[in-house]
Amino acid sequence: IPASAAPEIVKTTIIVEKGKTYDGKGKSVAADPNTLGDGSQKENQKPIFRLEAGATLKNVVIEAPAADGVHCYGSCNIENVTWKDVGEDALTLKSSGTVNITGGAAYKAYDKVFQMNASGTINIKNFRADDIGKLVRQNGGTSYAVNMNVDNSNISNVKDSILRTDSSSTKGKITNTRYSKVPTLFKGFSSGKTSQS
Ligand code: DGU
Ligand code: CA
Ligand code: CA
Ligand code: CA
Repeated sequence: IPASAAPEIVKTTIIVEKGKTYDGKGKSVAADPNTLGDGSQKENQKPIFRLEAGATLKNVVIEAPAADGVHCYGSCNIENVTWKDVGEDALTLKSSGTVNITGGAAYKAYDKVFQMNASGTINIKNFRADDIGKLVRQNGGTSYAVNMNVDNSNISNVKDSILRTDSSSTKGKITNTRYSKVPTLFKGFSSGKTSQS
């Protein structure tokens, strides 16, 4: 394993246009705390990456400070992206779509990792998460439907729950996943809306 280089400091949000792919080829990035945000729990920080509908982000390591992480405006694909120290949160769905997270990891999320601020689906596969509050949170008090799916992942040291919603129409499914120190898998779901195997 090569010694990791100092992260590239991102001063203005990197935009990945509709349908395009940003391949970091393993590089590390971090936010400029003066322009994007310091990665604390303060709201309204800016993202390091903004993905437009159908965009892909892959092979990137996001280091501290991570500000507001990644914003997806519609469907997005996230492949082999590691958040070494999640900022305010790691990724937010800002308008309806499907978020596919494949591989990668998230560490040190004081509260949320994936924040769903619009209806849609999140598919998390082959993911590692450790020292987090929640893995997926549908924006508090909202009633739109979100499908949350976690497969073949490894999740440890969770303060609150893996999947959390306040919506009676949201569904959660967890398959083939290992846990250690996880108090609750599903929080706030209506009966019959969750499954685990
Ligand atoms: O309702 O919308 O925490 O996207 C309050 C706000 C809050 C969001 C969310 C986020 O829920 O800012 O980070
Ligand atoms: Ca927040
Ligand atoms: Ca953190
Ligand atoms: Ca946020």
